Amino acid sequence: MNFALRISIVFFAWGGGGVLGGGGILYPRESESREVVSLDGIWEFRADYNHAGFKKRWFMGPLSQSGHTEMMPVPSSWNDITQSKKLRDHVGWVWYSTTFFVPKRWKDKTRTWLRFGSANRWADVWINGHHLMNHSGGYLPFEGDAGQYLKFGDNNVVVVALNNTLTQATIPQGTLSYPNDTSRYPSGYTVQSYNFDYFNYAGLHRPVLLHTTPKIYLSDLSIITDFDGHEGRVYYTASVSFPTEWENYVNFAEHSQQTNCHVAVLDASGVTVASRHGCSGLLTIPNVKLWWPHLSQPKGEGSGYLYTFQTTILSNTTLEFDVYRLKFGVRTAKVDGSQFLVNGKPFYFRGFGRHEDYSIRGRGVDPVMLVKDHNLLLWTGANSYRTSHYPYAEEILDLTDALGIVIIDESPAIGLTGFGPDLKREHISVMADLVQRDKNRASVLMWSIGNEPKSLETLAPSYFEDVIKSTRAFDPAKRPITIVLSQNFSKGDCPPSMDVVSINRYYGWYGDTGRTEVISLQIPTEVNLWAKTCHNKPVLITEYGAGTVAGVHQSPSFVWTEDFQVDYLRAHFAAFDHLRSSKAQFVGEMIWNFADFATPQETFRPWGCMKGVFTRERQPKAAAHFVRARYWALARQDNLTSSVQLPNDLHCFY
Ligand code: GCB
Repeated sequence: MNFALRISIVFFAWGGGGVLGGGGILYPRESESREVVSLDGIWEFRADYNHAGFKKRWFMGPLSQSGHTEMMPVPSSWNDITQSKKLRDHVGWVWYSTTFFVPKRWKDKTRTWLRFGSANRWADVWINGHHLMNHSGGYLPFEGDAGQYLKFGDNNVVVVALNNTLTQATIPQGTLSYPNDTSRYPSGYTVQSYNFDYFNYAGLHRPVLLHTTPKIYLSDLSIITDFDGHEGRVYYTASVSFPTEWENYVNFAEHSQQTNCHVAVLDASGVTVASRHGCSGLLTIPNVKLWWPHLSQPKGEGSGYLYTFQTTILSNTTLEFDVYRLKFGVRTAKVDGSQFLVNGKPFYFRGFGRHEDYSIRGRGVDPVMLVKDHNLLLWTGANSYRTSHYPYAEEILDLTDALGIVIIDESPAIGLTGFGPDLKREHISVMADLVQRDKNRASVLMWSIGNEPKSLETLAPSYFEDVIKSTRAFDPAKRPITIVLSQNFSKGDCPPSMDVVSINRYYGWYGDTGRTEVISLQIPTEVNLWAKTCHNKPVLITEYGAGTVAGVHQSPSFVWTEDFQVDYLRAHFAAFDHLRSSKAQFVGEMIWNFADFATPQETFRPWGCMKGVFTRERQPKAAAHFVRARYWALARQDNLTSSVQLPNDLHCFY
């Protein structure tokens, strides 16, 4: 295990006004030393159609003081909440504000952080009229130490200005055009276009939390797990931060050396199974219970078993500064030759591509939809999905960790083109933040650098080599890395550092439309070519699917009908079975898509992307039942310990 043991006492130099989105962005969890208050609810909102907000200093107070406001739920996208078409399609600035109370007891003993789970896509944040931070991104968390601007024991105002504009320098990329023919377009008309086919929802999509840490606190934690026989191994590094003021103390070094960590591993029932002192090192767990993917567990065991890693920051006189608890699973994930191994056993991905997409809420995280979606995933017998095409909410990964659903964690880099140095810098920085956020996640078993780049452009290969190498360096656990490719087969297309070849293919849909008979030939031909060129690396089909309008039938089947979707899947299943029996390096099938989702307005879709096996309301199309029968059958075939109990209503199929 190549893991640098280091004493991790670190110094953060941002007092107030700093923004933390890279190093150290632990999810806020309550403990003896930490409090978390949600600012979610109905905020004030105004679209800034005339670019007036900065000039008129809307950031100085609640928006209701500077004009008319709308009610806006947080978390949610703003696009589908009102009856205004202009707002739904707005490109540019929007403003949010809310007021919140901060208890007096937080004043001197703690740091008070304001944290956004995500804000799509550029955000400026003010507290009580003071600029606290800005952030570029859209799918990852950021936070700032708000202490110096807060009024303790009083009401406070937070104002956020968001801008959803995409350019060639943003990830994902977009293009702005300004048609200047005033006989055909109103003057000042702006058109945003982008090279991806999901609706570019924007807003405060994830929880906004106010949380406290002590002044001396755990700012980061990295855990790597392994096992040998029945013994689990947990290699860890904890980083401790000290108050900025201490920097000038003569005896700072002495003080910091007197700070220590106590770490303990608790099993699922809360019993301590390992513990030690030290801010980095190794803990061993006797009779370890491994984290298994859903339906891969040995007989008598469950999937998704989670331990708790409890870190306590102490002074040497045993005064307790901070306590933080993190759930984690003991498991390994690696590519060995042409196989993808989880806990040393070959793993076959049975899954979906998904979207964070729901009616009305857009991309806003919503516990109702989360639980429904994951219940449906379990119902289908799937064991995995890809967070296509951006990192999903942390609340979602809490579920996948606990359920044993394997995640391919994708960056927002979709359809990239150009591959210049600025874009590469931005891409590497997004990968750093993504790995930083998800590095301890049991369910995250592979990183996807991006989806469907223009990989045949001259600069693409060296660009991707650099992004892959950086990502590997960021991840202490060295998870496998993939890029999801769509361009035609070419020798240049296989970046040598990529661990798994992921391909999106739509035979019988975008090519040879309706001709399901070509699929059994075209899929194996394609997979074999990639496997050969990519030195027998594992090959995974990350997308294949057919647009299907729920309730529309025709026999013999015809495109867009439920009957066609079933026929299309049937042809693929036959091709996959052929590959599974003849090619060890074929490691999985993921249907596009789990559910129908919103897209920009397009003439080639009746409404949105309708390739879901569930409708957008999460009702099954005929294909959902068909997929379910297959996925449970595969689960039984692939789990040789016969621990897979078929659901009662599936028995008639076998
Ligand atoms: C793809 C993309 C996905 C689209 C899909 C489609 O290759 O990766 O984002 O939604 O095709 O339906 O066209």
